[in-house]
Amino acid sequence: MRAENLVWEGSLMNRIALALGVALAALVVAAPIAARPSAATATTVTVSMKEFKFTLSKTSVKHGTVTFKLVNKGHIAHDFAIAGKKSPKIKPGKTGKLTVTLKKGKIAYKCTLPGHAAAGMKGKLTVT
Ligand SMILES: [Cu+2]
Repeated sequence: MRAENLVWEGSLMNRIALALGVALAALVVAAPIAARPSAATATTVTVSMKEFKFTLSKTSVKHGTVTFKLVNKGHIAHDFAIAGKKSPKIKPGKTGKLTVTLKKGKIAYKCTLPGHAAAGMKGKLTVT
């Protein structure tokens, strides 16, 4: 084998090694992106309403988007207010929905109908 051939073969091997290296590097870079979980999962809390008490299906939720599914099991209308947002009035036997974005903390909620919060329709939700 002539020296020229050795040089040429050597450079070809280098190029293959380089190409493999680039491909591997691309995989290493791409892997964490693929492994990253998709957007935060939405949380749903069922809120049972009656005179004069709220019962929440969860007392603690993760921060982010939280949907409150409102179920009025009482005999008069109620609403649900949290983090500056308020649901429409929910009539007895009816359901409603309120979606809010919550930050970490102890977040107060209440019914805004006159006298209802004072009578017991209020509480705090732990947001982690
Ligand atoms: Cu109420």
